Amino acid sequence: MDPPREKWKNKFNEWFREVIYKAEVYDYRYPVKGIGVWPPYGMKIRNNVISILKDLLNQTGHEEVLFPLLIPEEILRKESEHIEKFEDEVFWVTYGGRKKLERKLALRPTSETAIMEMLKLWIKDHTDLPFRIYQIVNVFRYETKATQPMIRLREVTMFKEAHTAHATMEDAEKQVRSAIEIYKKFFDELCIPYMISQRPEWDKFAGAVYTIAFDTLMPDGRTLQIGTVHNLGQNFSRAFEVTYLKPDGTHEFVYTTSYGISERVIAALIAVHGDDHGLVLPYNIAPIQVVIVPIPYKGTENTVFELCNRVIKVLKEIGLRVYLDDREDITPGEKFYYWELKGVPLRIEIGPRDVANNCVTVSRRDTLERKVISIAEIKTKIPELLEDIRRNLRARARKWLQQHTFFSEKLEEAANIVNNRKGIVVVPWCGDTDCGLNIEDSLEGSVLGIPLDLEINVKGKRCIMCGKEAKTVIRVSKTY
Ligand code: A5A
Ligand code: ZN
Repeated sequence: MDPPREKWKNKFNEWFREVIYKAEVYDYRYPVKGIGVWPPYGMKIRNNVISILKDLLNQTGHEEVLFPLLIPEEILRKESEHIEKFEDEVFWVTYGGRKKLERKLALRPTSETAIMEMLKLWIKDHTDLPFRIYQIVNVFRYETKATQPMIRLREVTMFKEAHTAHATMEDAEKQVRSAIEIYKKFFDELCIPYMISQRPEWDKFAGAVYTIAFDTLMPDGRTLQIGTVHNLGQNFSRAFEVTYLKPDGTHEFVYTTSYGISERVIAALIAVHGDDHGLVLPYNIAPIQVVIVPIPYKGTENTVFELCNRVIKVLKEIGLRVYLDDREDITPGEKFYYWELKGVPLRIEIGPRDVANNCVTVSRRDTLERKVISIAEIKTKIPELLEDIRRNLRARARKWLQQHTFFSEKLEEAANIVNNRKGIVVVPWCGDTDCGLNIEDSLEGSVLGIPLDLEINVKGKRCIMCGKEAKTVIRVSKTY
């Protein structure tokens, strides 16, 4: 069963802002544009997401580090393409107290430059490679496109950036593929469907040889970039003179990669799964996995609470995060709304009839279906239900993405899909940059790039723009 989606189809922004505020995930009332606050409930969600990400990185040879927030101007300027693009987005620290600084300091917009400066000191010979580190920090970007809570921030607070160095381009390529696998697992854990595309030349990361991006589809028909993997080749190592000693005694510049994720993934998680009642969280992300709402009538309080405690004990024993909502000043109905808003995957209601029948009433957040299960079954049925909700969320979201992906060889038809925000259109392309830019103009959307996760035979197909032989296909959509 699909949740009601009509409301947010046309009013997604309103829906999103209201939900993150009311569910206390993110408070965007802080008086600086593009900067918000994580209250306790949001922080718990965020920590669960971070812990999944960290586990995946730690298991694949990455080590956590912490680099400074400040980057001296001359270091940020060392790689010319990098600063060329970031120039307009950097926040500068120019004063120390009342004194103007002789050397301007940048608030990091990302850390390639700071890290390369240290890699030069750390990497000596081939045994130091491959080298893989990551950090989860805040970065600052003076974004000029419309800022959005969690989606386009000026202070990004959950910026996970991984940086690697390798002896050969081949190894760097291998790392790119490995990073893609890590991100696939990460998004699967979050039940977020994704498309993987190689960004066109004109939209790659500043200083990269090429960029692979993960995009998801938001309920309003626009796509959101939720992660990127960059092969930086020797662009940064040359600028920073990071070399290693080869076994044959000669020196060579290292090859580097970087890949990043931010709290945008939490925005995507909320947007993709949420409904008119609020958040819908997979259990591995939910701060509370099962909430218990007692429904005692006069005189039955003791037996009802006794059963509640028995159920809690069983669920805690199998490692679940359980919460008993025993507030007396609000009605059970109000509690239902409250926990639905917060996205708790399962609600267990316990009243006198449940006590009499030795069972409980369980309500699942994804479909809002209720069913009765016996006390004896709790231990096995609750984990099964939680897992089933996750499966359903993933399948439902994937289906939604598929249903909103189209193939078109006709300019007018493709433009209609993008313009009416029906989703993503895949079109044949000759590979020429001017043509690509014309496609963006005609479709009034952005080229996401060449799909890496779609097999489409372009034999005999013609470029949607110029009619020449198509070399490949590209995805186009409205974007955030
Ligand atoms: N150093 C590399 C990894 C880098 O900075 N890549 S990036 O610019 O593409 O950013 C990585 C990811 O961070 C993006 O894919 C996007 O999901 C997220 N991100 C970038 N700018 C953001 C912003 N202003 N607000 C929220 N998330 C942002
Ligand atoms: Zn063309």
